[in-house]
Amino acid sequence: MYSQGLTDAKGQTEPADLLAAFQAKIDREEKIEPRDWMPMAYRKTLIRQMSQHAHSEIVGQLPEGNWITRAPSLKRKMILLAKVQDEAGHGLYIYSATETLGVSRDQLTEELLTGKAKYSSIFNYPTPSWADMGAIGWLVDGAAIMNQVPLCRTSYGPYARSMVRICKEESFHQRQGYEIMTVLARGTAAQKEMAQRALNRTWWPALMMFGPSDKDSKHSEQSMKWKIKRFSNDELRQKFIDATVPQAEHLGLTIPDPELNWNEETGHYDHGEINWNEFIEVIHGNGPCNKERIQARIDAHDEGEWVRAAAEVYQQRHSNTSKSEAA
Ligand code: FAQ
Repeated sequence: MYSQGLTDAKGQTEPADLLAAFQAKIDREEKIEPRDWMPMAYRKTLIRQMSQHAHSEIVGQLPEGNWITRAPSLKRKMILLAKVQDEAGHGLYIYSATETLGVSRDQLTEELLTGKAKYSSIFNYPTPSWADMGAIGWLVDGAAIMNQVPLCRTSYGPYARSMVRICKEESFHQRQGYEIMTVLARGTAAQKEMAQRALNRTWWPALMMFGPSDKDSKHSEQSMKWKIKRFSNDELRQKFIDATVPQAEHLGLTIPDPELNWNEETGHYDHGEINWNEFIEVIHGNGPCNKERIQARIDAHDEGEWVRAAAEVYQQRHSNTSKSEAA
């Protein structure tokens, strides 16, 4: 029996039997692949989340890139350079995975540069000291791993597969950040103070990376049904807090939340309220560095124009040569 299902963005109805078969496939934990039928809304959700994710990796290079020339030693410089290059690679994998959904990289870039697309709020904060490199690796990559390990099992095959290598690299990033914090926390009083200040700056924005609280998250319910997301925003945030508090204690640093308290009954840390007004301001373009970050991306895009043009000419010549050789 052929019954009516959901209506897609073009006003066309998606057949209920296809929708049911699609959901059944997800429930059986089978991956959805690019050529498989999928509801328009599933495709749209993935393009939104994956492109935001890719943009975050790319914009996320900027706060750390700021310190490459000022790293305190050659070794630190090499490590930071490698990390920032890894982030560029992550962006590329995820852009490529997004392209399998039928959207071009140019279109996604255009949306970022014109402010239509979002990227993670965390990258709109300044990094005034070397200790921020430690705090970013430890907390930002730490939060990213907490969110991305479950994405290795996300229902869309290309996204899940891209996450496997990304998570391995993020795990190295997290350790290098924690190591920077360890050296500073065990150093002079001034170095420890620098580490504490960086923790103070990064803690709350890192918690905001997980997105709005569950009651305000508009996409979570459907994304969890489709197994794009495996845990809710609040669940992942809580896991992150529970894992990170003992790490801060080990460093002898204080998490800037006077309400943070171990709760014997729940087996989790209770924590203070996140400043959601600040989060909303930042994701709507009004954070401390939003304008600077987008301008840096626009400048990089403009400066890279000749590379794209040269690559296109090379490709054309190459395909002409291949055609004449085949003839
Ligand atoms: N920032 O309904 P929900 C990294 C938006 S990678 C900005 O809960 P959803 C590596 C959300 O898009 C970091 N916007 O949304 C690295 C939606 O807006 P829309 C990036 C945010 O998608 C480390 C609205 O709020 N990671 O750090 C944020 O179900 C160091 C409603 O929210 C990923 O992208 C935010 N924090 O859940 C790189 C992971 N949170 O589109 C360099 C993949 C929410 O309706 C250096 N993404 N919004 O206009 C996800 O897991 C999800 O998309 C969430 C949000 C959990 C971020």
